[in-house]
Amino acid sequence: MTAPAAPAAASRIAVVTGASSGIGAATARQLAAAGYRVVLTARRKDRIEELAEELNAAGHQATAYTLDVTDRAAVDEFATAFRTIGVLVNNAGGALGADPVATGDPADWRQMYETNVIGTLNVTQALLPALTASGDGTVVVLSSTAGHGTYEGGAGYVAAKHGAHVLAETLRLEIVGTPVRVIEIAPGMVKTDEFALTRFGGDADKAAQVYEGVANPLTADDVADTITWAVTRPSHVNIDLMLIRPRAQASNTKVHRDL
Ligand code: 8X3
Repeated sequence: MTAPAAPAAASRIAVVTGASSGIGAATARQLAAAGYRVVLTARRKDRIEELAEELNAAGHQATAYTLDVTDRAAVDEFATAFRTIGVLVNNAGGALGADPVATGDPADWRQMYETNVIGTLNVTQALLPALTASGDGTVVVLSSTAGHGTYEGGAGYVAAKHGAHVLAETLRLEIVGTPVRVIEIAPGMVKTDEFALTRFGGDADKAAQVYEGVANPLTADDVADTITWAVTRPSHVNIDLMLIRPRAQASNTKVHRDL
């Protein structure tokens, strides 16, 4: 018997959070190229509008919607625009600081929990009815290898990403039997324009040290490629979890550097 194919991507909507840069922007580009109508959300209006224009000019279908995923009222308002949605990619998030537990700033910890966990919760809760109504929905949670093991100086981010991982795993248990699958993508070292820079408060030297001597860290496109592959599998195939690292990274703490 032939496996049922995934419904055609054409005219299906894919919402991507944090689509203004890095993995989110790359994912929006690749999903658009795969035939999805992409809805780009992020706080930075100019960036997503520019990307939407670029995609539309290339013959794809894209819209920009300015959204802070931690603002529940705004997320609920956003969700009223959709009756059905095919795909939600929860990408918004990030790291703040790399301090030890003894001296880490509680404000950073709180903010990381807000963006990586509550932000994902807000958007997933608000769009779950539309994902279910589509008859074939996919929720993607971008966690991290930090959601699967710790490292010194990482606890605040590691704790938040463990939260994102638990959200994905629990949601999958709770909605089994509904037409929605939950995919967790957990990247390791990805070199993007902003991740490390944001983490170190704009300190470009510290940010550069993260990737120093690493031959080929993952790129945003590598991760977007994986996300796009996972969401375009036939509907009955649920890629529960993918951990992805560059070849030079054997674990969260074991990285080969040519120095
Ligand atoms: C990014 C991976 O190693 O910086 O999510 O925590 S790491």
